Amino acid sequence: MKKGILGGTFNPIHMGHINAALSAKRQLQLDEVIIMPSGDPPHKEVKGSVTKNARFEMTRRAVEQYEDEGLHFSDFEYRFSGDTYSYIILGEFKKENPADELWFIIGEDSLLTFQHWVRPETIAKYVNLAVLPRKDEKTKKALKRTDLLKKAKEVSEQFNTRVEVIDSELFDVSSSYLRDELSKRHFGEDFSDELSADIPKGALSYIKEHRLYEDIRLTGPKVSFDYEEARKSLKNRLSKKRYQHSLRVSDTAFSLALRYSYPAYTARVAGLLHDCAKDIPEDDYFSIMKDNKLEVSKAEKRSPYLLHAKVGALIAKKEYGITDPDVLASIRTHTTGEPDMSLLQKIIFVADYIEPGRDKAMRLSEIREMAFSDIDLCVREILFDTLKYLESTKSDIDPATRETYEYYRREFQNG
Ligand code: DGI
Ligand code: FE
Ligand code: FE
Repeated sequence: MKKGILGGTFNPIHMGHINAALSAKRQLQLDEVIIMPSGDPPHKEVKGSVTKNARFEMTRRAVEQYEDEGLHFSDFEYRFSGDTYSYIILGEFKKENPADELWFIIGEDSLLTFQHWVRPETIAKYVNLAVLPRKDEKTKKALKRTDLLKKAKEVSEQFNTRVEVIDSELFDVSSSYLRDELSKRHFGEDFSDELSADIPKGALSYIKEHRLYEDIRLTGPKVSFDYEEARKSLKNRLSKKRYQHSLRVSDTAFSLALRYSYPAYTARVAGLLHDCAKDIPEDDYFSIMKDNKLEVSKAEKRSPYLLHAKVGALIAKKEYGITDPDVLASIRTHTTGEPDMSLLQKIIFVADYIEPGRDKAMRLSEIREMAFSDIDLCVREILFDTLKYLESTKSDIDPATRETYEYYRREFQNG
């Protein structure tokens, strides 16, 4: 088989990578191109606050869509720990694929510096090189095609391997431009339309869900928010028990956010505030709902404490200056949930249930484990147990709780 290998940090992966892989495949008549995200490369820092796991997952989801066109995702390099120099990775890959003709896809810039890579002669033993020209309008540095072909020939002769220049130009988009664009977008703003031409669908939805690339300094609420100040204010407005519960939910949300690559500070704030309306008189719930022209449902009339979630979101906005719609939604839905929740909504829903001070619910240790292994299944199971509990106590069940359970049962059937 003839296989192409396209490595990179894919931070983030974009249509330039996909087009490069498809062009190389077409021109060199490769059977497939393997997209292989790197671990953390030794010679260059990975920019942005995105973890190796997140780069891996986002790339996997992006490539999924191009399976039929012969692009395949591989965790081959990712699995290596320690030094991941190309000569080592390609050597190991060749060992596992001894009969294959391998083409290593590199950019024009990499061809120019190929001599200075670590052990280029070793690399050349394992693979041929497929070179993607730089787009020349933007950079004066791009070589003229004749010069590039000359350079390719030079490298080919020096290292005794085939070097082919790909006809199509690199798609005019760069990861650093996209990181920049993504870092300007915050707080659940929908950017899918603007960037959908540049970023493959699977990757874009993953970026959105996990709010990757948000400026780390701004991942809290937009209006300057002082965690310590809010903590003190909650200490005054909540009972001691409720206040301590809020701190534990905050910490638990923080841990879950780290686990699922969500901006951790944002989750910490949402956790802190989620029950901010808990200890106000029920009459106030109704008047606050009315002031905000919000309808009180039948279930809420019968069990007014349910309203602490919706009213909590209103108070978080008005009194604590929270503008982040994702934070507000996570407070609003923390008691009943809602179908198709955002990652933060799920984090808060789960954190509230599993925080270390809880000890009454059944199956807690199982549910705690699930929280860190599969958050969707965990949401489903929490709802299952909650409904069972509510039925056993003959409580009035909010249709939202049932709808949420039905949604997660339907969508997440395995496990
Ligand atoms: O505010 P917390 O006690 O920290 O936690 P929470 O806001 O999740 O509220 C938990 C309670 O809410 C728990 O006893 C179950 C109850 N609950 C959840 N869904 C429903 C519900 N109660 C009623 N009546 N109906 C529901 O649909
Ligand atoms: Fe609550
Ligand atoms: Fe709570």
